[in-house]
Amino acid sequence: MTEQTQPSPTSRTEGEPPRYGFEALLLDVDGTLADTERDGHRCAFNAAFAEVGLDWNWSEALYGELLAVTGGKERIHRYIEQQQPGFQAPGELDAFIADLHRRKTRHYLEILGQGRIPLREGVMRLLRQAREAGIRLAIATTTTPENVSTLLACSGGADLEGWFEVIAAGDVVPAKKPAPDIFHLALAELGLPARSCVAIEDSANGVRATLGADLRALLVTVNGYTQDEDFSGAALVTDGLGGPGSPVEVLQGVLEDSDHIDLAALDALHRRVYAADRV
Ligand code: XBP
Ligand code: MG
Repeated sequence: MTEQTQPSPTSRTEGEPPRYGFEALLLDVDGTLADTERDGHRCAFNAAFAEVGLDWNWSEALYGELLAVTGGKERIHRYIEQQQPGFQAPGELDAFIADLHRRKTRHYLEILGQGRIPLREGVMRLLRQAREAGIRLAIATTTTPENVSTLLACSGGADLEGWFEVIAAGDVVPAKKPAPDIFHLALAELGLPARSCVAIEDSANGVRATLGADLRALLVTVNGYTQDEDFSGAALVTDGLGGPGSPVEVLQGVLEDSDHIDLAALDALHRRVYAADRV
């Protein structure tokens, strides 16, 4: 199940009116918190294949196609179906894939441990801002909980995991993104309705999952693998979070009052999305 960690301390005093119109920020992990896919997960899959003597090699281009399938085990399964139809697993296929995925995860944790996958620009800044403003933090991801914990610790610092009240990750739901299940779980753990939250994703699968959970206040920060995907329905699409002196490129929607993503920009996005509901 999800890990309940320490509730984020808030700087708001009792009775003080909320500064922002939303209460929680739900974040995706892979591609959003960090560019983990090309130099992280992809390399870990290839290392696991080599470890068991398979001559499979997922190039950067092929991996970009395979990312259409979320979940590492599901991705291996789809690859075998599509590219290795004659492959005969030694024993039961699902057990073989599960073993291969466990090996892949070990390699991925090693890559993270070498500090090779930094958080994306602006992520720590936004998380700090949210924490100081009393905005609750949650993660909703397809990857495994240990991958999340290790990424946060190795790339963000030992206490970063504790900033997240909810970490909804991996096989804890029946269906992975683009199904909305993991976001429904995170919202349930937060005890909040979707309209009280803002979500940040990086991919079309993530957009379908968030919108499926009615998380309409949705920012997409694209990356090399997702930049050409369809983000219909996302309130705002940018090339990242940017920062002071590092303006973002707006690819879809409107960025008000700022040239980068901060809490005020997310608040304006949230207000715009729900303005129509207020009339
Ligand atoms: C991205 C995914 C994951 C990773 C691989 O997750 O689809 O499957 O690619 O991680 P998200 P695993 O964008 O939702 O964070 O091998 O652990 O699945
Ligand atoms: Mg993602």
